[in-house]
Amino acid sequence: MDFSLTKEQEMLKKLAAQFAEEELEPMAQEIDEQHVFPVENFAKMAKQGFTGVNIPEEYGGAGGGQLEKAICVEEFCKKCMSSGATLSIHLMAPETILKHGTKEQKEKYLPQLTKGGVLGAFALTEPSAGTDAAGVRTTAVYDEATDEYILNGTKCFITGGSRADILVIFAMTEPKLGTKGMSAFIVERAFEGFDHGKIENKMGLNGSETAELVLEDCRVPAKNMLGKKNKGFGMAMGALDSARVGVAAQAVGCAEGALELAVQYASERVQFGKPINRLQGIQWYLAEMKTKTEAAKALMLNAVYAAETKKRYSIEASMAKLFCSQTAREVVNLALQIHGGYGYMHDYPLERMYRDAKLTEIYEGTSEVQKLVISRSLVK
Ligand code: COS
Repeated sequence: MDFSLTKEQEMLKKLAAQFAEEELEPMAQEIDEQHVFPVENFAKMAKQGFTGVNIPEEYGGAGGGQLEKAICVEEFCKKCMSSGATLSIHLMAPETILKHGTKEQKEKYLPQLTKGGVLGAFALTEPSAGTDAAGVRTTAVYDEATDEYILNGTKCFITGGSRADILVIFAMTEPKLGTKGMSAFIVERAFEGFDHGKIENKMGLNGSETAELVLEDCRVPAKNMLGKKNKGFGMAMGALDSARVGVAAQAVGCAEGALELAVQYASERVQFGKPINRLQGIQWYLAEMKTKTEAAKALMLNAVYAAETKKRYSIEASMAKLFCSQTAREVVNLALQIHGGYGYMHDYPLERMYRDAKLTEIYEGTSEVQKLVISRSLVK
């Protein structure tokens, strides 16, 4: 497989790296401390075209694909995981609308989500439907009198849920049918009966708000059903495949960022009269970190390639998510170890990255879910 970048992709990588260094990195510590969503950063991302990086130009996007998305997410996460994750998860909304939306839905919603600076969100998870995604209890009942669906239920752990103006929400249209009774809807924040509940106080990724959504007789026009009625579960799983490639790119960026910091620190920190990078123990740590990061990147690019060439790429996406997230945790851990006591201090970025990296093993499907998806292809 040829993973070399085209001239345009190289330029995008440079642009994303520069943006991350100039705009995201200076605020990374502050947004982690204050637990605030980087509104200014998101507006700047939209201005530069990142928020529609993989959406066609006719809908206000930059016309790229999965690789362009991965390039931006990876570069952002080298400097600020919260911002990279915000972009990665925001893109789930326009991607799902692009894939399953009607012409009218695409024309109405995509330009807002791409160049319009409007944040998107994707809401599947519920208190009773985490790993068991089919356990969704939110209902959508058709009201013939108004040609609307009435949604009732609670969603939880929704990234950007407290700020997003356009959300893709999954609800049961035929609750008795399980995976064959779920449908998707495009919901606007302004719709009657929609609100967000509590904003979670998380261990890390604090610059990316995670909220509960409350739907109380939320009225959604029937024309806002996304895709076909009762086909929502497959749509959600397909969107999660793409999101898992996004998490793999987040994890690779985080590992690369941690490795850069460790290499730098080891060359500057003097102990026993010489920089610690002269010590074989440190050299072996660095070698291990580099090897694992490169292996993770290759698996992430393999998933990107599969996403661009295959109709179904669940196995590749799950393998990439599983391995890259594990690698991010291990590499950040070693980078922190190399920093010794300084690594544990809040003033150094490793402590934040350590907390941020952990989430990549949990969200968009835990490592155990990825193992389940992968092993199903082996054990019939
Ligand atoms: N793309 C398209 N369709 C898919 C699909 C995919 N990636 N994965 C499953 N489907 C379809 C299947 O083909 C099947 O369709 P048929 O019934 O027509 O054959 C249907 O969906 C049900 O699939 P499956 O039997 O695999 O469903 P399960 O309930 O067994 O799903 C797991 C199990 C655990 C894999 C699933 O629930 C899951 O991924 N859970 C984790 C959810 C998650 O990641 N949440 C994170 C946050 S989301 S905001």
